[in-house]
Amino acid sequence: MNVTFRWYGRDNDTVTLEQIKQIPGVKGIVWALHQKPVGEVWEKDDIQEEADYIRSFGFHTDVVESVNVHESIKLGNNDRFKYIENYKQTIRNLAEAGVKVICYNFMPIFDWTRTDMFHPLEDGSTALFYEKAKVENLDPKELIRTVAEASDLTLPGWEPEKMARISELFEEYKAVDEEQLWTNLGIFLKEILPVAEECDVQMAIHPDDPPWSIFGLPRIITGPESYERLFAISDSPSNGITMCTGSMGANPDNDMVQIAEKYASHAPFSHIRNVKIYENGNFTETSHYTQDGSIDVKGVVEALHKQHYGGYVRPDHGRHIWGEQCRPGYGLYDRALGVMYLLGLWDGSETTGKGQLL
Ligand code: DNO
Repeated sequence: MNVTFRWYGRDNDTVTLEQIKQIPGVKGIVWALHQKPVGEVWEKDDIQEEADYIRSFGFHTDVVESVNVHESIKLGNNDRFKYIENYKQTIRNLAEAGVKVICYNFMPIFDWTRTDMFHPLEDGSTALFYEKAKVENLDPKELIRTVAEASDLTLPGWEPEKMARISELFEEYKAVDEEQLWTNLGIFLKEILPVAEECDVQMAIHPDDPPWSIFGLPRIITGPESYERLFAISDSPSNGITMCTGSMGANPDNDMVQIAEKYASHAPFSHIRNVKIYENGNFTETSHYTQDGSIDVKGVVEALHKQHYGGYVRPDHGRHIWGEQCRPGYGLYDRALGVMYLLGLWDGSETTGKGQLL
């Protein structure tokens, strides 16, 4: 496992690379050109400049999260091929700068969705929270307001340009059901995978978060059946997944240990975090610690270890602890604790695996 840490850039994050450098075991930074409007080509110079800066701290820049997919591609609009060509060029440019894995998702309009970014936990910290009934009865515009008010920084997947077109987008998505979305994903993948393969880049689709339909919009990367269908589209080695325990695992039917056992070889990249799921379908994010939530994080890391997992792993969202003011879910402290927990589980497995005494 190659431990990484997500960082939003010099002007866009409360955390610095100097700080990340002091977390033991972190080898690489998961990055992106967050200021680029979705659909535009990421130019070589911009990529190089950011990669050089990150590398100057001794980190690798192998993983980009995310190159977002333009809504026209997901909708299957006529202008999609222009955006697909741009996407291919971005893959080529990133590959030239040494990038090996590109994370993306295929969620209509909304990326990850929560109803409260600072939900109080019993220990006095706060964390991201999803209230199912609220989403079922909410006007999407209200949700956009909640997200916008949660941070002065633009949150990934919630770009203001897209949010401004929300009514129009909802109208357009009326014509897109799950089947149509699969078709549109297939067309996208058939176009880009040969380029990715040629460039030795692995594409890693992120599951829908949460893994069910919201606001009547289709969502298709929701569980193991989705993976079977994804791999049936193409058996290219570039057709990979981002295994995300907290996203896919928010549906208790998805057994993340089994998923890690079965799909780790298709996952060049993994996000590991915990969520506590309530009977009514609500969930709150928690610390990474297995006992704090509903996901068997220990089992997942052990499953990865058993397979000698060499993929990139990052701790995912953390709580907001010790008074830290940060991007929702992306503070320094709790994610750093997450790294230490994941490394502890990994090293613990090593010792047990080899039957050594300390
Ligand atoms: C939120 C993240 C998502 C994720 C994208 C992947 O914090 O988990 O924004 O990066 O969905 O494409």
